[in-house]
Amino acid sequence: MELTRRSFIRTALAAAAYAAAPKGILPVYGQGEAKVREFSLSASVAGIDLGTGREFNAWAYNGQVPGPEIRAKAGEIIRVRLKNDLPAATTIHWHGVPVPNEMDGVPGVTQKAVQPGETFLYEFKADPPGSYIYHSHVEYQLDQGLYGPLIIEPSEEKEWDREYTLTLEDWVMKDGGGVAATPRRSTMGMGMMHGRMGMGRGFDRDSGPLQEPIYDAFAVNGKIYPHMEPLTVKKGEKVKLRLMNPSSATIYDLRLAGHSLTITHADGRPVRPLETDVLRIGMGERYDVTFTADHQGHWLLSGINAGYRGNPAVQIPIRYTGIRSDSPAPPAFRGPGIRFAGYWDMEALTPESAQPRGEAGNGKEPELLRQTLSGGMHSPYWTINGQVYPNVEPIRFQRNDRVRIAYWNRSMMPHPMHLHGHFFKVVNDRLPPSRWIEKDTIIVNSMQGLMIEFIADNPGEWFHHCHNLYHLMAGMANVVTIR
Ligand SMILES: [Cu+2]
Repeated sequence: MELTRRSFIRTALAAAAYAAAPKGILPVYGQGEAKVREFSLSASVAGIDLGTGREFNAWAYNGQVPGPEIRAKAGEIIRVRLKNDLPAATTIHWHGVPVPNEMDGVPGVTQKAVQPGETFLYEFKADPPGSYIYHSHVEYQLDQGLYGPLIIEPSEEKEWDREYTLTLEDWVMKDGGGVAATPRRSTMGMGMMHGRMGMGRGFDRDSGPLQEPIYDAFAVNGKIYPHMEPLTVKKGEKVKLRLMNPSSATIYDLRLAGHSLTITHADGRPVRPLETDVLRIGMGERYDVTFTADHQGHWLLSGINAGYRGNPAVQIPIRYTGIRSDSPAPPAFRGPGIRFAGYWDMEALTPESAQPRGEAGNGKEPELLRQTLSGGMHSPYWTINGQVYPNVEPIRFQRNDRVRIAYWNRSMMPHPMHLHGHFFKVVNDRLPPSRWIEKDTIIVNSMQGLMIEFIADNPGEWFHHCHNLYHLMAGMANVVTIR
């Protein structure tokens, strides 16, 4: 067999993958049928410009923010070679994709962090179709620019004419991004509160978690309005927007001027088409929406910061071809009759193939796990059941157990909770189970209780945490082990 340079590289890559891949996830090469899509991502410090002309050093994939779009068709194999050119260790997490545990990218839980100069080969099946986010799961790197969109296209014909992916980003335009000039939350006095005055950790001013930054810019696809080209649509087209929120600490209420939006997917999972005016999107959440371009003009899609009502945050213009206007019309967020889509307004539209398998639930009643979310007031830490990661009790389930998690948020902040490796159903006993939508990230509002349910069918150690990066880094995480 003649070994061309190309096939040599392929073989070398495959060998590297073999070496990098832990036991149990190698059948890919034996399958032969599935097409492999290969991507290379280099994580490095890179000068970026969000359109304002003011350059600063972010941490970026391939020198750009967001990182390049990774796109594959359902059923294909996605293979990503990560080269770490950062001055710190890193990983990549494939947010929302139920990957094999060894590919999940959580340092100290599913893999050793990739050290500076090292490479790591990630490989997983592109399944199921949907809109996802990839991002670093090390320290504060998500808020320094290490994220990008990941799209798995359905195998069926597209039912839309034009498609845009929009990542909504909160920024601190200083070297280092979100962590620049952000002080640590003091742990002074903590010991006193707990009667441990003078005892070891907890007193060092430098050991506390970072405070949530005050963001000075909000970008869409790495550009701040108005320093961006308008999206183009043609009259009569059906336009699909893949809305993704990789922001570290900002929840947006989104509205498109001049049009209503039809939600078709929540976190990549299909829902019965639901028309709305305003859509709330938390950190880590994704919504696919469509709109019909039936209102000629130049319009703004705006997202106001849901935590500070009224302040416009992300903005992007959408202009019909042939329209010359330079000033897009903004949407209104106040007024009578504005429709707001909540989780309970949506209804699952799950294909038969995605239904749980026969043995699901192990023939038992669901296991109930109570998770009380707390912190923030007099403490630099955020907690689940009073515990600060990594000092948390292990949570264990048997494979195929039916699990319910009952969240109770007794803090003053919303927490977008994310479970790795699984989709869950959002349980509402006032609604028939057929209406329970599937998600992988859900906002638990202040003083709210919420229940989710899932089949623990993906074995491994799965990170479970708040997707406010500053809450995660202040302890709001634990690990669900499925054996
Ligand atoms: Cu939180």
